[in-house]
Amino acid sequence: TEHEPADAVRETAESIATMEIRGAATIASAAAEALAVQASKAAESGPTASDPEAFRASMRAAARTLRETRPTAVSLPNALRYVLQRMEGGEVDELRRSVVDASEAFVQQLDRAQEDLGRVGANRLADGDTVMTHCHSTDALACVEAAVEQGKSISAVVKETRPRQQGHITAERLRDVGVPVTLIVDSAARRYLDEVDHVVVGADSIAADGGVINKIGTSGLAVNARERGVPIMTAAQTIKLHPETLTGHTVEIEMRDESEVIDPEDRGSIGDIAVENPAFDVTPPRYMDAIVTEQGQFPPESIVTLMRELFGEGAAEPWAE
Ligand code: RUB
Repeated sequence: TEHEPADAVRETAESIATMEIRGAATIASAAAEALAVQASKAAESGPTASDPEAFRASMRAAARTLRETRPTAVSLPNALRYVLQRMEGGEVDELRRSVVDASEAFVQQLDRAQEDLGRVGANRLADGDTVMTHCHSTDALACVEAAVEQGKSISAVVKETRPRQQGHITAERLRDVGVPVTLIVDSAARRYLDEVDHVVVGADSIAADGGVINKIGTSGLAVNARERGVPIMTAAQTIKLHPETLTGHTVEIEMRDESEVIDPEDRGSIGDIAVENPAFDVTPPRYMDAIVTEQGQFPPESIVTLMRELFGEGAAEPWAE
């Protein structure tokens, strides 16, 4: 149709779906940037270049294409909402300008929030601490990096994070900032908790009850950390707060393909079994010590207050047809 999103939007959507672009914050900024590209393309030629309503429709279509890629990280719809809510103007050129500006402002705020959050989280880490990580979270890394910048000496035990081994990315990043890293398989986590002072994880979504939705295995790690008496924090910018949970909706957990768990070549010899591959799980608030945001740190149970402040007016879906 005339509102088909530009190739750049489809490429970004494809990269998010295949996890070439991954991690909640990175997905959010890529989506905001794709909307800016769409705005420029739509203003260039075709009916969207002359008809403001056609332009708006093409932006909503682009947002829907991006929205449909992965269901769990709320930073994605939050990013789309941020940009589309700021789309305004009577002429296509004004509309274009407003989208491009909003996209840039969003990405800048995201970077700033991560820096601020890093400083808040770093205060929970002491000189000489060893942290345990799960998956690859840029928000969690920001806390460790800020601690290192403050002159604290930090070591890390990094869980590899099956099935996609995002722990390897975390290991590289930490090594790059001079943090000594020990990489372990996920099932070794409890054994190594005795050598750890703090568990630091990220989040894809935070629910109104303080539940933390993050990479599969986070909840088991949290329960084990509590049993071992090791504090655990989640580093999550406010873009990870899930507005719909304020009205009692739950967060959809993405189920990914079985080929990530078992090599299709080995599938045949194993035969008739079920394989399931949930990408995320929910850590109940009672197993999490703190949610660290750019607006300060909170016990999970009180995050709802911040959410009411931020989403007081409710969350519309500006990409609806
Ligand atoms: C990534 C993941 C990360 C959060 C937070 O999952 O669970 O912990 O997204 O990341 P996936 P960030 O690899 O399946 O996308 O702090 O960078 O937003």
